[in-house]
Amino acid sequence: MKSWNRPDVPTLPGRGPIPQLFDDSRGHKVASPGTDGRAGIYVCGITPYDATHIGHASTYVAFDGFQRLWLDAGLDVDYVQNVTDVDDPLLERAAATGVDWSALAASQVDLFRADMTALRVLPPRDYVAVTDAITPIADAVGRLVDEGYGYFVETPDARVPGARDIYFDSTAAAERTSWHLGLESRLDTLSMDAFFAERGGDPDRAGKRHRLDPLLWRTAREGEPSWPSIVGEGRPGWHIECSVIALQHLGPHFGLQGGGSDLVFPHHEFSAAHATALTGEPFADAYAHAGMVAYEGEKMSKSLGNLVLVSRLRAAGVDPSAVRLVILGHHYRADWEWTDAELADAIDRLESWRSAAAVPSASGDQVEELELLDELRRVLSDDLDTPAALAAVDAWVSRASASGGLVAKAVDALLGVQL
Ligand code: 5CA
Ligand code: ZN
Repeated sequence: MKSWNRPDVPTLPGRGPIPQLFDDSRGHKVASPGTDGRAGIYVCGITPYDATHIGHASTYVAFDGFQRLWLDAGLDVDYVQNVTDVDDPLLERAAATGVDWSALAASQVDLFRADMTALRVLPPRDYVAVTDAITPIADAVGRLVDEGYGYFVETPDARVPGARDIYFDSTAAAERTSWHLGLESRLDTLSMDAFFAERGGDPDRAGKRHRLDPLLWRTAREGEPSWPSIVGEGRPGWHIECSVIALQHLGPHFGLQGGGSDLVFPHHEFSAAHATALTGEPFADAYAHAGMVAYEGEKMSKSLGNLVLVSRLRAAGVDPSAVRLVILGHHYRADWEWTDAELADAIDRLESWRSAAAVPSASGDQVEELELLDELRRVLSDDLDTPAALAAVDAWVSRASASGGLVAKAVDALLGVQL
């Protein structure tokens, strides 16, 4: 599927270090990408309705930040992202609003592309719709069944009498594969159950071997989209889509799996479980998650409807760089709340940075600019400390001698903010 336009990334003098990032599977910081030196990254994409809210934007800006550090360290980046363009919540929204589900998805993906372009987020090399990956996903489900990791569950409302849904046998995978991410290790059984139910799972479904076994393949129902496949007519479950798209486009093992912290469990845990059951290898080397953005006291979410949309801010004339600065003002792992006051501060900050960067460099000034570049590289490579990076630029701006072609380039290349 078409990705979006790539913003220019200026080349800076020297090289930045390989960044450290907090790996949620190990519970501490690691150098990423690890020893294989290949910067392969998969970030879970949108389910295309109510796009693009600031929570989405914040997550994509975070992983954009890591990619900018990898590029600055001289690495090539292989970036893959999916679009969950067929799934229950999208179908429910389409039905509720009387819109064709695929038209809804297409229009929302267009909006998302325009928002990402405006925010200067680097595009994925491969931007993959689930509806374009049905056959490899179904083939993978078939293999999981053949190898004893998938099983059938009676489905009375199947369109074809006797057809059945397919579930992942997480107990078999835990016993017979090396899968153990431990992403769930900080969760007790009760909260796992609650998260599973809240995030698309069905712990009470009759006929499952374990309450937390996730759906691999949903057999066709009346009135739902479905595709013919080796495992019958139907559509993919949620986690297997990301496992298969990542495996297809990045290979069995790659550097970083990313997304918002609402994907830690069950989504990333089971995407890794499915992939490991398929390949016999660990999936991503590290797993990183962005904090949740709230608005008016609650997590910004489509289901609650408390959304601040990037496109609405743009239509109101807000400079996307100011939106980016609001986001960068928070550490990517922190949960935070969007406020108009922070947007006003970011607009002022952008103005002050632009004025300072517009002053032509006098001789000798490069020393200070190079010092700032070093400082930016130092703080950003420590788990993407963007608040410290903004403070460093503020300090530079406040110095009377500020002047800065190089600073403008560094802020563009490392923070994605155009001055
Ligand atoms: N399609 C799936 C992933 S395969 C999905 O979660 N889609 S989504 O549209 O709900 O979210 C897209 C991305 O934005 C995910 O990485 C999700 O973790 C992140 N996200 C969603 N809401 C927020 C929020 N309030 N704050 C920060 N990130 C969020
Ligand atoms: Zn995903």
